[in-house]
Amino acid sequence: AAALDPRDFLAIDHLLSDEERDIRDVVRSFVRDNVVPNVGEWFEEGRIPRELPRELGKLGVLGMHLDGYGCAGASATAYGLACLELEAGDSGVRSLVSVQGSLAMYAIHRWGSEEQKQEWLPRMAAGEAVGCFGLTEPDSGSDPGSMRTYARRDGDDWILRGQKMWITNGSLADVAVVWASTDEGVRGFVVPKGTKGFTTQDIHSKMSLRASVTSELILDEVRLPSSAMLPGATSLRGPLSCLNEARYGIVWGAAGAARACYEAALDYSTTRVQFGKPIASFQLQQQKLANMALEVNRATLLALHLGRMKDEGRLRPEHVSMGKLGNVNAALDVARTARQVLGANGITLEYPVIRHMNNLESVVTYEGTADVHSLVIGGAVTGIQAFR
Ligand code: TGC
Ligand code: FAD
Repeated sequence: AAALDPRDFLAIDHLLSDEERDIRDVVRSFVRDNVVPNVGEWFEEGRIPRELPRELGKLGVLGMHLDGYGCAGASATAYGLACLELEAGDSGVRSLVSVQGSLAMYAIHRWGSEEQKQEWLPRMAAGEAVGCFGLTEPDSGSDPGSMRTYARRDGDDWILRGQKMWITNGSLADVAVVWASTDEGVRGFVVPKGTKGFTTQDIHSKMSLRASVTSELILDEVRLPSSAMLPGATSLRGPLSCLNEARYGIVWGAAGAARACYEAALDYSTTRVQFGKPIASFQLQQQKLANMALEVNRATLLALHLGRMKDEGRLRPEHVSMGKLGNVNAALDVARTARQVLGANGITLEYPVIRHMNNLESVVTYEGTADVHSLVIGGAVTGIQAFR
């Protein structure tokens, strides 16, 4: 029998097509060459390089699962594999790609007019225009239905007033997709940077997702033409449909962050010597490595299963909730365990582990907290809604 590969214990590689493996390998090389050597510094300095969106555009991962308008039209599984490799580098880099492709571009692609699609999607796919997605507000997080941002009609125009909080790519973005309540339900608006009355303010002092821009969006009587409204979206289903897409990417991404932590612990444990032996030779460390390997493989298999379901058109939002809840919790467990295996070195940015561990505290909160996804699953299995 072939030797067991400690980095692919269940030989999941064999479950992928040649094309899927090729896409995976291209993204993996990009992350190895461009992200891994630098991301500790970006994280420490609390920034993401300005040129990264264009590089990611060249790589072809921005909106890669969308059809037409300069997008690659790749399968859901291929997109998932890309998310896994990106997040094995850093959750902040995967976030940039999720927000661009699955939130901002998806919103325009699914709910936008032909003119909006032609104006924005090709440039966004190329990384020439960056997008953000404004749903959350200071007083409206898990319960987006309580949003206060309001858009009123004024002749043929719309006037937007309100505030969005915790918005990834906010100040970086050339275009914001902003959700607002209106007299005719929740609607989405395409707000270009520089529109009068629209400003951003970055959020500082984050201890998590530091290699990512997070901003507040301020909308002070922003006047927009009627062509700025996304014609297809008329309720919370508009933004929530975008969240399904981004959450799906996180299912895969979390498996990548977990893999990076497990591999760091595996490498460290075989070279770090205490009591005259590599620490990998102690039963307690082996138990940790075995559990981490189990969680990484289980998370990857779950992601792949959901990916195949999505490609077959069978994936439901409740399935995505199970994947997001399970895989992010698993990744957090793996990251915390790996951090201990690394001893004191585990608390520095010389190794990737504490960076992933801290990032995952954002990942477990955004795109629906673990509680929200538990309640979605709980509602599905009992038939009883427990949100309110
Ligand atoms: P509810 O009454 O259940 O539904 C309102 C309308 O929405 C529809 N709907 C969905 N549609 C598509 N996908 C889903 N997953 C959907 N869930 C519900 C529903 O059918 C209904 O449609 P209609 O047409 O009949 O009006 O809504 P609710 O107010 O009870 O809330 C349900 C809840 C709590 C599950 C939902 O609001 C929720 O998911 N809350 C969490 C909010 C959240 O995840 N925010 C994320 C913001 S974006 C972000 O975090 C980006 S992070 C950066 C990165 O990704 O890297
Ligand atoms: P709250 O909703 O106030 O929740 C606080 C606590 O109460 C949580 O533990 C929650 O699980 C719990 N809780 C709430 N309701 C219930 C309930 N019914 N039952 C039981 N427990 C409950 N948003 C965007 O729109 N766009 C972005 O690009 C974006 N990027 C982000 C980037 C980062 C780094 C972070 C941290 C957040 C980002 N968010 C973004 C916001 C994110 O989606 C919200 O933080 C998230 O939805 C939770 O909302 P909240 O922080 O207001 O917490």
